[in-house]
Amino acid sequence: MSDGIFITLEGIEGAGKSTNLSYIKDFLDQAGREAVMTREPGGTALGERIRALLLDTPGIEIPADTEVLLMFAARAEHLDQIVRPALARGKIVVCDRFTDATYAYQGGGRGVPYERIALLEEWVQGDLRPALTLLFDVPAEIGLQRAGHRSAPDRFERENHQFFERVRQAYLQAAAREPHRIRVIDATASPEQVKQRIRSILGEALVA
Ligand code: Z5A
Repeated sequence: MSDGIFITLEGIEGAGKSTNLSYIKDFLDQAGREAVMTREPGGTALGERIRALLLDTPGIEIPADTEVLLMFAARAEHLDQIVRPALARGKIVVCDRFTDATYAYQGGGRGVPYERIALLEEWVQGDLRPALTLLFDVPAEIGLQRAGHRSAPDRFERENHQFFERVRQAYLQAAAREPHRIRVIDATASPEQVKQRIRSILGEALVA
């Protein structure tokens, strides 16, 4: 059997996932573990095309149910081509966003019933779930302020403060339900303090 570990990164817009990706990769390299870094939606050629549709389709509305289905279409492809094969080879897979994002954004943010998302989760993933999820937590106000320095907001980035606060609360509720898997990182702390917390959580996961 494989000893691969599936790790996911979550958080609202501007919480600091991308900032810490290369740090996580370096940490795992130094621990002698080969890591595959990937993201959702995306990670495959088709997945990246679906991502482009989801992030920007000027002049076209994407209904919430369609959004969920597109997320899982990209996910099915990504699991099949990247995640499952890498785990089977004993790699650590670090994925920037996964199904917790669907529950938080499409469920918490857009109001799609969780039961519908759970049906697709079961279909597409079977019993595959992340072993560990790092939830970078910041209030919406701070996340949006940080992300606001960038140009040309995408479909999600154009959502308002209330939307991101609903998404954040959905993430925090998920963490309260699954505290062993979803580890909350106070991402309002300094970059060095955030890294220190990442080191401590990953260190524990590698010896577990
Ligand atoms: N989505 C979905 O709806 N449903 C799903 O199932 C999935 C995804 C899988 C794209 O995701 C969109 O897909 C996402 C939800 C949706 N849209 N949103 N929002 P993405 O992960 O590719 O895009 P993102 O959320 O927009 O990522 P991001 O904005 O890049 O966020 P981030 O990676 O967490 O932030 P960052 O770029 O690392 O940091 C932002 C700024 O803050 C940057 O200038 C940093 O230098 C600064 N920063 C970071 N950490 C700190 C600290 N500790 N102190 C001070 N400043 C900091």
